[in-house]
Amino acid sequence: MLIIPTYKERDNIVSLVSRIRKAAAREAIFFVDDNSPDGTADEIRRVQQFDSRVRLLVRPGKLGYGSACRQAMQEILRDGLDDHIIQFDADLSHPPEMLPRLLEMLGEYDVAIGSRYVTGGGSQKWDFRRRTLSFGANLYARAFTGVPVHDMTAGFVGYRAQILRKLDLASIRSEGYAFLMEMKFNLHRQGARFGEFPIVFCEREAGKSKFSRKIMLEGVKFPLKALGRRIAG
Ligand SMILES: Nc1nc2c(ncn2[C@@H]2O[C@H](COP(=O)(O)OP(=O)(O)OP(=O)(O)O)[C@@H](O)[C@H]2O)c(=O)[nH]1
Ligand SMILES: [Mg+2]
Repeated sequence: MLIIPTYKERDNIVSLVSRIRKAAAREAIFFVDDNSPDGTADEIRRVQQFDSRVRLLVRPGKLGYGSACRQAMQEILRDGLDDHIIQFDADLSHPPEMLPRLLEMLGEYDVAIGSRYVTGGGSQKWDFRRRTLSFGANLYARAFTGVPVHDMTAGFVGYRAQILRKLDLASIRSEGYAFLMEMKFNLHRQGARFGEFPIVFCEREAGKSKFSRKIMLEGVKFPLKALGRRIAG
């Protein structure tokens, strides 16, 4: 089952679902919309009329990306809805065409990651500055957390339900990039085996980024916190 958090993504929904359906016809989709003022939830409800495998949870307000992923994970695990969970962004930055590859990899690994930083991966339409920043941030995150993953801030990630059950999801409080790193860090501590496959990350065409200073600071702080936890054992 795919988890797709949405905030003001109305113009991406139709092409998103149609590309997912071409790649993974039977994969269920769980949208978590934070009451987007642009009518994203109504657009998802329209899609639900002809696709019974689309589920929608609307929350009262903008509670954050990490919290949306967490809540959906908790519901899927609680109700035993699927044996695997995939995180996916609504802005088409992650190629839906790589879903079969991810599913295949979950046959072999506990966690499968669509990575920009393995051979064949990359980022489209990113300038030198953003590329360097992201690559450097990943080196820093990898060194401090000790997690053997090249793309620590990857948001296109598949997990076996079985490995997620080992985590105390309620204790994971971070939101943006930090959430993505904290998940990988905690899974590594539980002995998860990670597989990475290359993806070319594509800059969003419709809608606006929700990236903020607060999310960036949280992302800078997490590897330090992780190092502290490693030292403390
Ligand atoms: N439910 C929910 N979804 C969110 C929230 N913030 C972001 N999202 C969604 O999470 C996904 C990733 O957010 P983006 O805005 O693309 O953030 P980003 O990928 O860091 O930034 P860009 O790709 O540069 O725009 C998208 O599907 C967003 O719609 C939130 O507070 N609540
Ligand atoms: Mg994005």
